[in-house]
Amino acid sequence: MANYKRILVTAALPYANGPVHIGHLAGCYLPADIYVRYQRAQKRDVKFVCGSDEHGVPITIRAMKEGITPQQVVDKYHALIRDSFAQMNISFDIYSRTSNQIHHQTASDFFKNLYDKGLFEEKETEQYYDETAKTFLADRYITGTCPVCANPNAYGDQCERCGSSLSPEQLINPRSTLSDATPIKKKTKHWYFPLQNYEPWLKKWILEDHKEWKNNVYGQCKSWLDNGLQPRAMTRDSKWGVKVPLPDAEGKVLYVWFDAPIGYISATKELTEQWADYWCKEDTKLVHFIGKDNIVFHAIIFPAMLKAHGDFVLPDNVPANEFLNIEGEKVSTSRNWAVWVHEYIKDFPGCEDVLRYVLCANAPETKDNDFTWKDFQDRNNSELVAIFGNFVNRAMVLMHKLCGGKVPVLHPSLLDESDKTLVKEIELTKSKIESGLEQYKFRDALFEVIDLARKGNKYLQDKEPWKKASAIEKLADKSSPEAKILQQEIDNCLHICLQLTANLAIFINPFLPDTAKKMLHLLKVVEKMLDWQNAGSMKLLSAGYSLRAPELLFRKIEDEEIKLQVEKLKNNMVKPVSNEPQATTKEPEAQASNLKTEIVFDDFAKIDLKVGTILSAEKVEKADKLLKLEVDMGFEKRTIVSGIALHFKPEEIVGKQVVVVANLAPRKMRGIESNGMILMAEDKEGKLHFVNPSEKINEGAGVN
Ligand code: B3M
Ligand code: ZN
Repeated sequence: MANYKRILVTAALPYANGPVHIGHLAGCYLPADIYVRYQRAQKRDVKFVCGSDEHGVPITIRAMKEGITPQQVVDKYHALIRDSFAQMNISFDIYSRTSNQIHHQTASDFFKNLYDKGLFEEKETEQYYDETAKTFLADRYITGTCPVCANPNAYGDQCERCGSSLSPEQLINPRSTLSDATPIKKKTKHWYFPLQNYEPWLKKWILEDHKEWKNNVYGQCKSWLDNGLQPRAMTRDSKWGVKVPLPDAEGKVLYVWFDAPIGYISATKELTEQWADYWCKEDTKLVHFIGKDNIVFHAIIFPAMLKAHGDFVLPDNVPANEFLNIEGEKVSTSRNWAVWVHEYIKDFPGCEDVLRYVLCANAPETKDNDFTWKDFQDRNNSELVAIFGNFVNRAMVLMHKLCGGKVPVLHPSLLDESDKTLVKEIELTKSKIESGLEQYKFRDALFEVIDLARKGNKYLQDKEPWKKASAIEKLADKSSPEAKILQQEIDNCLHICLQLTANLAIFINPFLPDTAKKMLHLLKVVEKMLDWQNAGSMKLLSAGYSLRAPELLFRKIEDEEIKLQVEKLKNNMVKPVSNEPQATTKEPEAQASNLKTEIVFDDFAKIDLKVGTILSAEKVEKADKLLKLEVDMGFEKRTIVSGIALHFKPEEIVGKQVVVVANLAPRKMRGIESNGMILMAEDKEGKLHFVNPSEKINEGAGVN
């Protein structure tokens, strides 16, 4: 640390195409915030920058799905994300956005710099093109079967099942995400960054000079470097993004992974006129906090770009976390299997620190981890409430009861071994937290804080100052030397407990800033006390100083609240139930194994099932789950409204045969009368499949 004059911390720029969930927080924003708060408390020169990533395919696809412009998409989600972070006390010095003019200029200049040095390879190649949508298909615009793991829905840039990084050419049976059409090949020109030229340098810089990087990061880098790097196109055919600053580049923009990391530079520029100190001076420590899916971009590609540019510092570290699963399942934004931060804030007002605590204590630092609501409750009730909050509360209550509401005087001559041991523990904890935080081991560091509070509880329990107080009560002469000594022992015990409380406020501050503030209030001290240099001191509170009445730091979280959250998660999951717009409440596994109650044949015979063919399909306005279908039933044509819009695009199901519950009473949905229901099978992943005859048959055929 000593070699650095300033620290620049970045956290991955979230795509402004949806709200942030707790996996995002645990992945990089919370650890980055803890790190920065600690560095600020150390009085180091630190800046914390972030912002919304507003370019790239995820944004344009979202815009298309919602039928709005990309700008409308990013405006909506930028505001939502920014506010969620602010409410969770993620203390960015700036939260910017890549649609800002300053960013377009900075990214454009960066590209031009490399271009002018002749560092790009200009190549005309044949790329997949969707003739219906009239666009080239790169990245997520194209899906197909993964050549590595056979996942049928791998993207043109990555397979989300096995994590392989892919190019569209590698996909088996490629399809357009936009129209599901099989793409054709068409010529287009792009600018490639020859990553392979940086391979020898990267090998030394990462594999030899940065052996201290986290295992997951180092390991991923090593495997990329061992496999050999390839030239990578840094431009795309698109209208949305930073325009390629060249005369012959109409309709081309910078690849989002070229412009997004430059967003860190643009945000710093926007933040301070001294931005160049943070980006260009060798004595800056640059740290990129990210999630594991961003490793190659931050540890290999962006550093190679920075190196090629030449004016900028390189990251000192790229701490990446793994993924946080929810209740044993991978987070899926499309299935709505996620805990959204803005919803948590609404459901648990004033409990932002509890979420910060749980996400840090259970952070996926070395492997994927699981968030469960039960664990959330347990950690709150048995750690925050029963250990940390309990210690602080007992110290305050006993001080009011046994020491007249004032910080008692310390009597050094009466200090015994257990007093001295606890005082030593405070100092030891300080250095353990420091080394944890400096090494990005946030869980360990937080554990030390709680462990110190646990030791405080044990100390109080062993000392039993209340027993000494009743012993005094029993003495005939309350001013006898014996009574005096007993009172002095009580004073020592509580003096130490209160100094420990003040230290706990300093220690907890980077992790749980609201809690630290509440403690300052109880102790009637100013924020300055939280400076890290004060940690370990036993002189934080002066004797005779009167403190406020105790207030609880944390409240218990009840079973009922947890039950509600678990239900909410399951109910809100996008569940494909053919005609029903609302999802059922059962889990997929439960649906597979739990049969409904037995029925007799006559019950079954009442249902009239018939084969039909879908003639047309269209989206129902303002109902993102519904499709309006025209179905040929042989004997008539029917309108059926079906809750399958999140699973199939209208154009991909036209012509498909379906089994229809033909005698279901008509029902109005969004003003449209639905006459019947189509049957769908739902697999374990919650994906829908058509239930239909194995080959085409006449419409109106009965299904018995
Ligand atoms: N927006 C990807 C992501 O959210 C991307 C990060 C950019 S960091 C420069 O995973
Ligand atoms: Zn795969």
